[in-house]
Amino acid sequence: RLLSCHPVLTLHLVLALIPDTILPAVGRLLIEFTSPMPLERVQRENPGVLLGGRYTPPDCTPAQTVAVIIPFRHREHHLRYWLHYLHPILRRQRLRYGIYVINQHGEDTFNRAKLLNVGFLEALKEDAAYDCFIFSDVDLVPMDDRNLYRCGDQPRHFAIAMDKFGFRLPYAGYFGGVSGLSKTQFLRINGFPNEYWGWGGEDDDIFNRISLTGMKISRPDIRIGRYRMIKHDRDKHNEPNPQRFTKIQNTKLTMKRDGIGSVRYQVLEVSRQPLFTNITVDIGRPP
Ligand code: UD2
Ligand code: MN
Repeated sequence: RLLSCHPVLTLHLVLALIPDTILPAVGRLLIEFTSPMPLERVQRENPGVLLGGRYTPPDCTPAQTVAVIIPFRHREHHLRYWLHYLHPILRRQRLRYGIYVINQHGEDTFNRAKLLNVGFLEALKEDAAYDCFIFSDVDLVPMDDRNLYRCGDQPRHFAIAMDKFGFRLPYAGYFGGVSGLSKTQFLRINGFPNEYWGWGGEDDDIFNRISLTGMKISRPDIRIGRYRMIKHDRDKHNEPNPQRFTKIQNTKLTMKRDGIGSVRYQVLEVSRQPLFTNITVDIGRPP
């Protein structure tokens, strides 16, 4: 426990000391979504993960405590793949972490960014030690475990090379998929917008908030920030938001009043599952 969890140090030590044959997978991973993933299997394969999806490395002291926040509704089969792939990766990365699935109650229009705001506040209520927040779509799995799920001195964009975009960044200001901000960085931008109902635009608004506060996005190497997205159709009640193009022109005006400081919601249930904490929340509906 005296050793701090420096990834580079640990990886190199491991590489130097352990023969290749028993080395845990490090680097490129084989990711596929063919047969459905039973939760019992994921549970069996991750005995070190504690109730609520909490984990602490047994042999070193991590510098950060990471809350992973997943916006969610009706994607149970995606969540099972996500848990199956991500728990072992996060354990190998020597993280102290917790997994929070923020489940939008009801069938009104989906609101990804508002759910992420709820996740930030509710994770902190669970454990005030969280100082790094990773926001991940439920359908995105990294293809390389050197893509470290931690925070740095600038907001981090992890999902930069997705299969669905031909393993390239679709545009320079893209910040969707998986991103990470320290508590301080998140509060500096007043969190995320609450007023993007339906699909699209909220990630660009977050990018604008970061630029407008003088921060810069940090990204992994393009060969490492690779992701697979589980193929899916557009969900019901998450139609493209027609207001998104005008809204992202106005971030400078809206970010002061719309954000973590103004989010209103009602928690309906907190349930600690073996591999994650589920928080079901009523976030209202578009005006
Ligand atoms: C893109 C971005 C995503 C976000 C979105 C626009 C990628 C890989 N991701 O996702 O970050 O900016 O566009 O809003 O480009 N969800 C549910 N249930 C629903 C609807 C959404 O759980 O009914 C969650 C789930 O975590 C999902 C995420 O919201 O992964 C984004 O929705 P999507 O996967 O339908 O949108 P997509 O793939 O175009
Ligand atoms: Mn998706």
